[in-house]
Amino acid sequence: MNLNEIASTLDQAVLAVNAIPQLHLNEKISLHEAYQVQELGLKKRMERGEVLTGVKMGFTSEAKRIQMGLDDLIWGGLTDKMELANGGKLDFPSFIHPRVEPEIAFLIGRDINAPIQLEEATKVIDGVAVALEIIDSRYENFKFSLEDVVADNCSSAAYVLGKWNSPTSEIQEDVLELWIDGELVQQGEAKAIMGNPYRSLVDAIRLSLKSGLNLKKGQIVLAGAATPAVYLQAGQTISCKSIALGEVNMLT
Ligand code: OOG
Ligand code: MG
Repeated sequence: MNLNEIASTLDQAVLAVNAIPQLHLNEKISLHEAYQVQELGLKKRMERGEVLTGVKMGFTSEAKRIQMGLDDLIWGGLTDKMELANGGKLDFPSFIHPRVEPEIAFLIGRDINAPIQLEEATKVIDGVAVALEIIDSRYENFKFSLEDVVADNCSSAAYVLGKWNSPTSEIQEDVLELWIDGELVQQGEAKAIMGNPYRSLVDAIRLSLKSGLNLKKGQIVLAGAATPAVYLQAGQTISCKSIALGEVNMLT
C-alpha cells in the first residue's frame, strides 16, 4: 500500500467504526512516513468540511508510556467534528472501543510563527482548562507500534473542554481526577506531564511548526494524559475535576 492507501484504510476504519489489523504486522513505514499518513488523513477530514481546531500531545507522562508500552512524544490533529460540548452526550455507537483520559487544555492566544521558551508559555495562551479526551484506536485490541499510532492521528477521536481559566492559573501543583459514575477511577498530578504541562505546550508548538503547521489564536492544545486511559461503556457519566481548573463532564 502507498501512503495515501494507508490513510484511506484508516479513514474508512473511522467511518465504518471497524478496527483494522496493525499496519506494522504487514508493512514497515518510517515515523516520517507515519506523520505523512496522518496529514493525508486529516486532509480527507478537511475535504469533508471538518476544520482543524488544534493539536493533541501524546505519551507526555510516564503513566501513559507504561500503559501503551511506547516511549516517544507524539502529536496529532484535532478537528471541530471531534469537539463535544461540556455536559454533552457522546454518540457511543460511532466509536470502536473508546477510552477516556483526564487532560489539561490550553487556548492559543495569538498566531504562532516561531518556537517559544517555557517562560513565554503563559504569554501565548488566553486560557487553561480541564478537558476530557476520548481516544479510539482504529487498530484491533487498541494495540499498535509508534508508527501505527502516529499514522492513526494518535487515536484522536473526541474531546470536551471545561470553562477557560486565566492563563496565570496555578496548575503546577494541581491534581487531575477522572470520575466515572460518581467513583474516582484515576488521578494524576499535573506535573506528571513532562514535569510541567507547559512543556507539552512548548513541544506542541515546536513539533507542529516543524511540520509547517502554525497554531492560530483560538486553537487549542491538549497536553496529554497524566494517568492511564480508561475504557468507556454506554450509559456512563464522566467527569474530569481539578482544584485549580474546575470540572468538565460528559455522558456516554
Ligand atoms: C495514543 C494517544 C495518547 C495521551 O494523552 O497520551 C494520548 C493512545 O494511547 O492511543 O492521547
Ligand atoms: Mg490524550
